[in-house]
Amino acid sequence: MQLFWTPASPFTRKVVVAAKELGLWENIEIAPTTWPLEWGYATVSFTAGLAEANPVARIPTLITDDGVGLGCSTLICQHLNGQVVGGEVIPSGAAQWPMWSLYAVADGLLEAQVAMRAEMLRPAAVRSEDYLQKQRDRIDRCFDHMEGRSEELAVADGALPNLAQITAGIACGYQDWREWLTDFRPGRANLSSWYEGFRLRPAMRASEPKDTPEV
Ligand SMILES: N[C@@H](CCC(=O)N[C@@H](CS)C(=O)NCC(=O)O)C(=O)O
Repeated sequence: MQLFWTPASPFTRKVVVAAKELGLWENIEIAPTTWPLEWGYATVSFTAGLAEANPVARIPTLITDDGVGLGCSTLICQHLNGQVVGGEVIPSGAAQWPMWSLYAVADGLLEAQVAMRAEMLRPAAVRSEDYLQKQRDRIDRCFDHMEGRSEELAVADGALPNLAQITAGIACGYQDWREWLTDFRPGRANLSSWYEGFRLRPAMRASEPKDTPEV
């Protein structure tokens, strides 16, 4: 498998954490991507092979061992989970639906964070404060929701974290990393104390975000 990757992308981090938790990381060849800062609002030159594997030209994109291009972190995690007998990152049966429900909130939070990042890359004179505030409001609602469901964030003894828990942890980590995002902790004691433990998992520590190379 080949993964188009950068250390800054929270969607890519989701795949990295899931692969490490499932014990599949060594089976993945990393294809580092570079992104001129204009990526937020303009078409840029893509890293060789990315747009061919996935015309949406976003990361993460995985080329499977069968040569299939998967250009979406959720699909990639499903593909990885399916390679492990009894893969636990995505539960089966009825238990999957509460997980997917919480996952969609955490993933929507990531989308809002990345939308803000793209807007922040625009020249200040044309940046829309209304658009940024809309994303901040969505981020606040999603963190509040996660606070209310913090019992579901606890990783069961001896189990792997599920994809909702992984995505929630990455959303907290991205919020801490970008200086223009506010602290998610005030008023959210349960989420805060959960994250203090979750962020120490080896897969989370090994994938802490760093700036993407521009060239
Ligand atoms: N829903 C997609 C979102 C992927 C995404 O937005 N990736 C960002 C990086 S975090 C990207 O590649 N942006 C480049 C662009 O939009 O041109 C997923 O889950 O994989």
